Amino acid sequence: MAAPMKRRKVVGVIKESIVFPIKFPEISIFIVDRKIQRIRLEHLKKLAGKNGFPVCEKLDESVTHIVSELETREEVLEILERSTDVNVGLLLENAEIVSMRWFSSCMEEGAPVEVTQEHQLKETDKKVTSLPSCPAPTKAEYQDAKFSCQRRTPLYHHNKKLTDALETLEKQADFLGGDQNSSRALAFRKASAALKALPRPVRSMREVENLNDLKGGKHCKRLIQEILEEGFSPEVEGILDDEWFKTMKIFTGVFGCGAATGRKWYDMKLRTLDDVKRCPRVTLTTEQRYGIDLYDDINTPVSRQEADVIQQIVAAEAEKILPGTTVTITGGFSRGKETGHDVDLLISHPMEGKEKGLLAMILNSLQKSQLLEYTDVQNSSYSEAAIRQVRRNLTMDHFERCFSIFRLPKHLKNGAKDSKLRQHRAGCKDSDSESDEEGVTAAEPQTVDRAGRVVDALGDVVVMGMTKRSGDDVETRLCSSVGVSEERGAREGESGLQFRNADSLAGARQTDIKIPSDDVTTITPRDSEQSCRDRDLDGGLTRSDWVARRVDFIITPQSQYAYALMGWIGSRMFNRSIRDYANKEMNMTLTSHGLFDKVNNKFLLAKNQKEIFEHLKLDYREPRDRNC
Ligand code: 8GT
Ligand code: MN
Repeated sequence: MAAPMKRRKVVGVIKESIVFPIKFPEISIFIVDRKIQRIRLEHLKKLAGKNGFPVCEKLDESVTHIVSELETREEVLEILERSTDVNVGLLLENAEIVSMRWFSSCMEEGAPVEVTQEHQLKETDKKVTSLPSCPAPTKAEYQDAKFSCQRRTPLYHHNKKLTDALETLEKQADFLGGDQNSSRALAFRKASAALKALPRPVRSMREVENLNDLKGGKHCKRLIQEILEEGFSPEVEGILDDEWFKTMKIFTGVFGCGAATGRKWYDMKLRTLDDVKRCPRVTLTTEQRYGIDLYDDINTPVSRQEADVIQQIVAAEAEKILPGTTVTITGGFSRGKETGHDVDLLISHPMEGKEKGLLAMILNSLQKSQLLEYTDVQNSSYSEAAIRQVRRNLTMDHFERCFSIFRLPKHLKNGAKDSKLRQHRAGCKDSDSESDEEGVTAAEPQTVDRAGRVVDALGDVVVMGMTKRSGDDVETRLCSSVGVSEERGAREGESGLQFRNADSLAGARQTDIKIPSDDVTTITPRDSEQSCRDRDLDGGLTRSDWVARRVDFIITPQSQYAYALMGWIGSRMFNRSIRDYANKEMNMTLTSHGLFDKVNNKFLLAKNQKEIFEHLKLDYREPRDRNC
């Protein structure tokens, strides 16, 4: 339990003129409002008051219990540090950070319960805690730059309440669809991006009304004003509570169902997934069938740990097939997010051209291990013409890829202990495949060590699919780990290259990007018939053994790797902004495949992301600062 408080501010909960008597003056609860709707927050405070628990409206040293709905202690600390002038270190001498579970137990008991392990928030895993703690950008650094790629946009920022509200409006506009709403959605997103880059919480309209991305936005301004004055926006609360919006959220959570289909189902008077399943007028696509069947799994956020396990499994398979293959986690995880809606894996090989045919082999091998529930493979549609004439800001690129539903074995969900991975692989091994279970080879399962490095079963450091003895003095980490890209950027240009094929890279530097001539997009037949489920009958993985997670595999040739990496790191808004910048300020076309200089009529090569920024005459932005 927390030490007794030093000063006691006797606060009962006063609501609608009711003052509840305080039964437990030794306790003082502060509820962190993040992730809790205003109405619920009020309800919780009232409940505490009714039960005789003092609740503090303001965080101060009298607080003994900081209750939060957030998942990790670090998230809470981040928020506290930003939202209070009180020294958080001092505060924690008296107070404990506890989960809502503690709060509920107290309310159930009608008395304070002791804080046990189950009430404590999880510690973020090593890699994430070692993230730079995202110091607030200084005013000078912010500069209200015209393009959001020109400013630092950290994941944890000062104006979440405002940006959440703006993003609800953005989502609503996206759901509504059509050109006009799509422009509205972009305006909300731009306003939100502008606020995310501000060096401190907005306290008055004066601080925002002249921001570049807010100047014309009456709606955005009205919303911000409302929240600043009232603490919430009735419009946003209304949207969140609206049946149409709630139903659209459910429907668009179905893999393969976009806003248009969602609207169609709603207009057919369908309101639940059961309604959709039962409706004879609805013909579901294969994707949607999987999407509905596996709805709960797919809508459970993927944790960083799960993403790491999946990466390790894929990297191990890839290494067996083609040593040296690199498998990198990109997307939100590489920008520091602790959860994501999917895992984006960028796959390449140091030797240009070796990546051809790799995807099919990797998928085949995963399929044999019963790890794929659904696959939708798209061939490369890359051509020079396609990327030269690319419409500005087009998200879709032309890489060979597979959108999949991955079966993550439950016993591996909480981290890949080598023995577990080994067991899984042994259990699913092809009877005729070569066994390397005894000897440690490059294909051995890998885990991430305490320093955030990828290590194999013997503790040897593995570099993106390649094994290096830890005695060697090369310090490396998973390039998907957050906060390492600066090092990685440097390594890519220097020591990192020693792991790639020097010839192929030297070649790549001297020549322009080689463009394959085929520009055919083929979508392979959906393999529902070949679904791994069928194999369940053969005594392999059964449905209760795994959880479904969305995994995207993207294959890139090495010459396009840096561009692909930057594109897939995102965020979407960052890409939009940097592509817009390239076009308007540099007269260049930037895509996930390359950078085309329209003035000099040539593609500009880059062996790492820093070089892309240099070509664009932009200051380098770390992935963790691309969260616009
Ligand atoms: P998440 O954490 O919810 O998964 O969010 P995310 O990881 O940031 O978004 P994502 O939808 O998984 O996409 C990852 C990034 O890849 C985005 O920034 C997106 O702009 C970028 N991207 C490309 N090319 C393509 C493409 O062809 N399709 C898709 N869906 N995304 C692409 O660079
Ligand atoms: Mn993603």
